[in-house]
Amino acid sequence: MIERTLSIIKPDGVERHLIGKIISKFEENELYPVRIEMKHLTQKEAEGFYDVHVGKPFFNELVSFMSSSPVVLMVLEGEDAVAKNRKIMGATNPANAEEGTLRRMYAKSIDKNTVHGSDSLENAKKEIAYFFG
Ligand code: IDP
Ligand code: MG
Repeated sequence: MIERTLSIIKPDGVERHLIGKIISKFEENELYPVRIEMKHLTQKEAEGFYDVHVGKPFFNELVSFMSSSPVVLMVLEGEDAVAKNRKIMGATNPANAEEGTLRRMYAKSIDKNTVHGSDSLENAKKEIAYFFG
């Protein structure tokens, strides 16, 4: 099924000039951006986006990192976009991410792990609506 999912290139990816490489990887895998916006999130926007993680030990650090400098917000479209994007990203902790995944290639740590991707079709719809209306 053709789906849409939300992808974010996190501050560490933007700062290290990886936008082009990351988008190329998606395009090579037939995930195509249909919306793109570069944005410096406010603390409130980051908190709202990650509200499922409120109360977790890493929440404050996550919100402060995600609002520390600009990110790239993207809607990706393609066959099985949600699962495919998660596969291309690799595991949350880059130490556990498979060879060839974005996090294995680029992420330095579990907290600065370069990309976000929606984890279900339901959350993809919510996350796309959150940023793109
Ligand atoms: P995901 O990004 O692979 O979906 P989630 O469990 O949804 O992973 O966590 C959201 C984000 O929170 C992660 O991408 C990572 O940046 C951060 N995070 C998750 N677990 C930890 C942790 O144990 N320590 C520090 N940061 C974490
Ligand atoms: Mg998640």
